[in-house]
Amino acid sequence: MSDTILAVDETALLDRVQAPEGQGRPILDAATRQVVGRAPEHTVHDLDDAVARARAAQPGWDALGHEERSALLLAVADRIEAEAEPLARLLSREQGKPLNGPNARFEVGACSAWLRATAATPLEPEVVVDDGEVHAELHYRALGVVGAIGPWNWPLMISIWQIAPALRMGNTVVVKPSEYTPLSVLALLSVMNEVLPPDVLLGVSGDREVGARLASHPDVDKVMFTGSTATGRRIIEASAGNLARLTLELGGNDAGIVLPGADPAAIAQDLFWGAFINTGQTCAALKRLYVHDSVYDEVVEALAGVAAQMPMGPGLDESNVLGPLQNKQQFDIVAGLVEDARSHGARIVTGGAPAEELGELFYPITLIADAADGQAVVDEEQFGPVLPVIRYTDVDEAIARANRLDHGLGASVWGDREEARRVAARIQAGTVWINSHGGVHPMIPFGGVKGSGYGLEFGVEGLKAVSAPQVING
Ligand code: TXE
Repeated sequence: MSDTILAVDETALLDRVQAPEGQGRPILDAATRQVVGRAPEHTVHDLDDAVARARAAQPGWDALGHEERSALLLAVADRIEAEAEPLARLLSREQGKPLNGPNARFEVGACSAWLRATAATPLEPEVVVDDGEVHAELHYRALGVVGAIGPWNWPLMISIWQIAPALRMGNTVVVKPSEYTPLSVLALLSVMNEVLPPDVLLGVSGDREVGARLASHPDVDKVMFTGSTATGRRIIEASAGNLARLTLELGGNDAGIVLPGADPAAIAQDLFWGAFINTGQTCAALKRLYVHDSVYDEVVEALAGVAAQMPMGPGLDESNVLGPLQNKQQFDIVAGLVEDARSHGARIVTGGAPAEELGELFYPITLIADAADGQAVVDEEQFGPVLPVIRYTDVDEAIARANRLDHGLGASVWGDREEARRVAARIQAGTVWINSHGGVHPMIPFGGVKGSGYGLEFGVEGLKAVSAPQVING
């Protein structure tokens, strides 16, 4: 009974945003491969129109002031909460992630939580010099129009990460969702726009060309991007033309180091979710695990034990906590990396071949033991349910291995806390977690180094990143 009601609600939400019958691009359910809905195919002209509208609306939005904007963001959070179940179901079907576990319901909940935290975070002017002769203050003003370009792995949450601070600081926002997951993002924007004034938040559902236009648009002041390093480079090139400020979150190949003395049974569950949250399709997931020889076999065994208990299948089935790969491109990358590892003598502990019985895009949790640096499955971002586990004997050597790639989003160290903190200080990554991996918090700055991009999101630093600093001197 309740299922029927929820299905109706989700359809109503979908109908608000999808293209009319006979138009648009079909979006397939990642698990069943049935059509979820029709993505509107907006053009570069539509994008130009959206930017013009956002530009026109920006002074009015800015003039509302922090208090009123924050109140509106809180009201938006409440609206999202009221629509949480249909949003989660649409997200689950389009993206593939299950309703349960740290997945679709969790993601929608995070959207409201992030909005509330952002609304509650003050960014006060700073007095930088006050010596009797000079009084100088640093204020933070709105930039103007922010372009938000998103990926398909956490489409709602990452959109909110981009939108919430930008709106809070008085900017208006044009969102270009990934072409793989436009419907859930457009549905989220539609819910938010029940509360927000017109043209403060606009969505344009288009392809890479539309994304490229948003990044290079002369009337866009800031681009927030989460996606691949290759696209990040193109956005940097585009910014030479419009001088847009950039925040670039370009994925990672996060290393974990398990120190001698770590307790395999105690850390196995957190290691598992660190690596396999969202079926591994997470920017700051654990993607290569270096384990000290003294605990290596026990860690591999404990991880395999946890993996065996985690049900995978279609997201709308309440029992599942792992889903399919979101798209065929990513499925092929994952399958190819496992085959390559196998051909190089790595030991497949669990998984290792497509789970065809579950559906076209399902790939089981795959632990690869005796993997080695230099193998593609270690050196390249898998972005899927695969974890290579590498043996080491010397901690200095493990640190050097963790640092040898051009990524630097996250990392983790497992074992004695004090020892782990000393190791963490030597790792080249924007965040190093101790005895956990990948947890984010709306008040803790998040961002990468090296090929993982630049710029910080979340908290006060995140607000500064969508602001124009202005000095008032005198
Ligand atoms: O990313 P793209 P894709 C990694 C993951 C994956 C790979 C490719 O390894 O295999 O990236 O994924 C828009 N100017 N991550 O193809 O191409 C595009 O339309 C402006 C890591 O999804 O970077 C989409 O909205 N925008 C990542 C967005 O950029 C452009 C999460 C991302 O697309 C553009 C997802 C251009 N020239 C994948 N070209 C993470 N950091 O978490 C495309 N776009």
